[in-house]
Amino acid sequence: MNLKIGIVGLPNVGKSTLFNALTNAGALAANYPFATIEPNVGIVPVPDERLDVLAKMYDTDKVVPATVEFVDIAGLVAGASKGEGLGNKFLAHIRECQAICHVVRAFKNDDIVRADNKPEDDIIKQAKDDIDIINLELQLADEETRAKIAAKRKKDPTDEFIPYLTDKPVIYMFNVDEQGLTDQVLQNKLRQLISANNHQAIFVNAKLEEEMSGMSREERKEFLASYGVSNDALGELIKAAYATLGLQSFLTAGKKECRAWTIKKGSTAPEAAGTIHTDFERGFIAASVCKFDDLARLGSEKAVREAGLLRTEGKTYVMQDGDVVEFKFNV
Ligand SMILES: Nc1nc2c(ncn2[C@@H]2O[C@H](COP(=O)(O)OP(=O)(O)OP(=O)(O)O)[C@@H](O)[C@H]2O)c(=O)[nH]1
Ligand SMILES: [Mg+2]
Repeated sequence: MNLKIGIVGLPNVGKSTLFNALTNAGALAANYPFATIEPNVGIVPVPDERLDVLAKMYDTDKVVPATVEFVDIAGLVAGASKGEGLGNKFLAHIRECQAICHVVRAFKNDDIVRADNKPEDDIIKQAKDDIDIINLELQLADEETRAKIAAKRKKDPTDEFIPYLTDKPVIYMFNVDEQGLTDQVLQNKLRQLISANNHQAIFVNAKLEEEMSGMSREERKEFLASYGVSNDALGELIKAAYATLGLQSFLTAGKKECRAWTIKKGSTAPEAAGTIHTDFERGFIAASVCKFDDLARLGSEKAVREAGLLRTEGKTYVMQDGDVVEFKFNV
């Protein structure tokens, strides 16, 4: 199961800067609109401190986190559906994503030109207008798709699944400056711009995140603390995507490998086994399960077993977030 998130927004709002911070991939971020032409794709590990605990406990050779794929595309402008700017053909890369990360400029810096060439004067009003432009372009792109499909259906009326852009959950990333990171008044006003749709808002300073991209988790914490920030925006983005898509992780642990796997909430034990290997699902016999918290608290699998907290579960067991599992199967 691979979670894929597409990054959209106007040109020069900091999409590639954020993408770089996320993927450390060094995609071109530059101070001119349309710096990105071809889409950049990057794989990002899902931060999961539980894996570190397990790796230590099992003296593991290899740690494999769950991953999220990010797609960074060219900026959209008003009229993109009619070919303005670079047009809207890059949205095709977003169609196969499960969620959208909509980056909105909310920082003041006259050196970084806005897509409409207007000076930065009213951050809230301009953010609202910018959001409306992008959402309208997403709608228009969907209408184009709808029309294309209607035309095709006349010849071939198969009922295919159409991944409309406007059906996807959106996580708004407001790219704020240093002061904006701790400015609750500004953040509440920005949050209100999107509250009508019940979407999630995250506040990030893409530039700072990029500066932090080579740092360890501890160094990041310290660096952010020096700006009065305690939350990890990139981690929040991934968590928000997991939550809106109803995803969770289960863990496998051993000397050879400790690993996190992504599954849908409500998945049964055989379905979870199937994410590891289809043979595991087909030949599923039972799952030996304990809670990560019990394992971390008691310190070893042996102690968990002795405390009676290692369970054997069958085919109908519904997996819980943080289950540490070993599957028994027969092929
Ligand atoms: N001051 C400030 N500048 C930023 C911030 N984020 C990005 N920038 C700068 O804004 C410029 C544009 O950033 P990009 O990340 O290339 O923007 P983009 O949204 O990918 O733009 P296109 O690819 O052209 O659509 C770069 O010079 C960045 O360094 C920020 O949070 N604060
Ligand atoms: Mg870019």
